[in-house]
Amino acid sequence: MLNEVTITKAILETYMNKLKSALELDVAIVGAGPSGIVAGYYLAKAGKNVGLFEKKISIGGGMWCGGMMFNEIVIQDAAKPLVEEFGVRIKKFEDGYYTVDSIEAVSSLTYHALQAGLKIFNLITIEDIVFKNGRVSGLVINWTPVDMTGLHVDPLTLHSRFVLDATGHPSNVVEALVRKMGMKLNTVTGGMVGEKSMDAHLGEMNTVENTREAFPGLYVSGMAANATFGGYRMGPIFGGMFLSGKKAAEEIIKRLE
Ligand code: 48H
Repeated sequence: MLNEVTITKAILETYMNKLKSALELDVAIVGAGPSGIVAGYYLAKAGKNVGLFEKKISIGGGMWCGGMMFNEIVIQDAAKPLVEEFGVRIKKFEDGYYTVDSIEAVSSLTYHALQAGLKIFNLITIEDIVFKNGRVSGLVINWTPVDMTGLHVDPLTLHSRFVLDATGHPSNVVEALVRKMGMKLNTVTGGMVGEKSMDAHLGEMNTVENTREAFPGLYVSGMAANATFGGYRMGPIFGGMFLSGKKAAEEIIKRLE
């Protein structure tokens, strides 16, 4: 006979063990869009203790809906080997342009990242950072429903050797650091430079170039990198997001070693 209390205990104990194992991380990734998931995959594959925190129920950020709700995305030559590594089927459109079913892309990236050992926590919003010894040293976490309803519930905290802001256009972690701590970033202005208008070619290059450390302990990837360092947007071409996630992982791995 199945026992309802045993089912409840199974969920509570397993989840708590997963969360406890993420309280002292090598890398804490904020945001489960394409760049965050890809970064998580490569970091986990390298044996790092890495947790990814996503405020929504679903994982995948802005990738589900392709362009304007047509659920296909475009990738370019440079991103093809990476996409193939995730077992995603690629269709050639014309020389240099390929399409991928966006739902297959999200599902496959997520599956491989989890299998590599990435710990994913959905429905958790990052509301602040831990700031110690002049560097970003962790995250302040709360349930998304608490954040959405504005209930006065104090958060919990985790430590991490590095934090990756992969929150997309708003660059929420960098924004919190600047707003709450008044810190100068490693940007040309010392502040958040801001995202520029559309240029797909430049935007794709900017995304990868801008993937770096914005402040001691805090890296940026994807659209958050462009919002922080200043870069064009590119629309529904996703190669730059994937390559940015990979670059973020590689740079952080070097620092951890
Ligand atoms: C927890 C949070 C918080 C928070 C946000 O926007 P994303 O898909 O991120 P990227 O940068 O990997 O990909 C960008 C791409 O989707 C895109 O928007 C493109 C290519 N735009 C081009 C254009 O021209 O517009 O995902 C970010 C994720 C989302 O799932 C958010 O819910 C999540 O981060 N997030 N999670 N705590 N404080 N803030």
